[in-house]
Amino acid sequence: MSRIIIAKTGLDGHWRGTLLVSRALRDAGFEVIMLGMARGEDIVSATVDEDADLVGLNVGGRVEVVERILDDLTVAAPGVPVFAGGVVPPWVRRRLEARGVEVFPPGSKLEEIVAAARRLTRGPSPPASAGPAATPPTEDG
Ligand code: B12
Repeated sequence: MSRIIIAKTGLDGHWRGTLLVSRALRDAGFEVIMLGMARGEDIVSATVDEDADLVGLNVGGRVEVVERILDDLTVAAPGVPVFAGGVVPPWVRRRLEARGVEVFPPGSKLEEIVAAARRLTRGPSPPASAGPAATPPTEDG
């Protein structure tokens, strides 16, 4: 199962997007490790410790903080892609995209975000449209 770290990089009170995105990813079959508001070093160490396949950042506050996280991830977890969202002004979006970060501003569809997570991690596949599940869940998991 692909693992995604989700964290907020700023102190602002706009939590709702982070929660909605986390739930959509979880419902799509990803394992979501929700850090909440976190310092850069905690995001980087969680990415390494949890062997994450993708890092999702809700960008708040200064873009320089996010760029430092990207620098540190390049060293500590090379090749782990990053995608982002939140109330991001266009100039910040351009700056992050120049670093290879896909940015989903307010109004982005959750399906687009889930599709990007699938593409960036190459999994999990969407549920089959017909037929029983291969391994149906049991009472005790
Ligand atoms: C609800 C709201 C609040 C709520 C937040 C509730 C909560 N728990 O989230 C409260 C009342 C707390 C709030 C406070 C403030 N707010 Co406010 N708020 C809004 C409002 C009306 C809706 C935001 C929202 O919830 N949208 C729905 C969510 C789902 O959208 P989202 O967070 O953007 O998430 C989407 C994407 O960004 C993306 N995404 C988000 N996170 C992630 C993460 C990853 C990994 C990925 C891939 C994608 C992703 O996916 C989501 C789905 O599309 C907007 C205006 C508007 N109509 O957009 C203003 C708005 C965001 N707020 C604004 C402001 C200025 C403030 C205050 C500073 C106001 C004040 N003077 O006090 C304070 C901040 C307080 C603080 N301590 O930081 C401004 C921001 C301006 C700016 N450019 O920075 C806005 C745009 C209003 C405006 N037009 O001025 N706010």
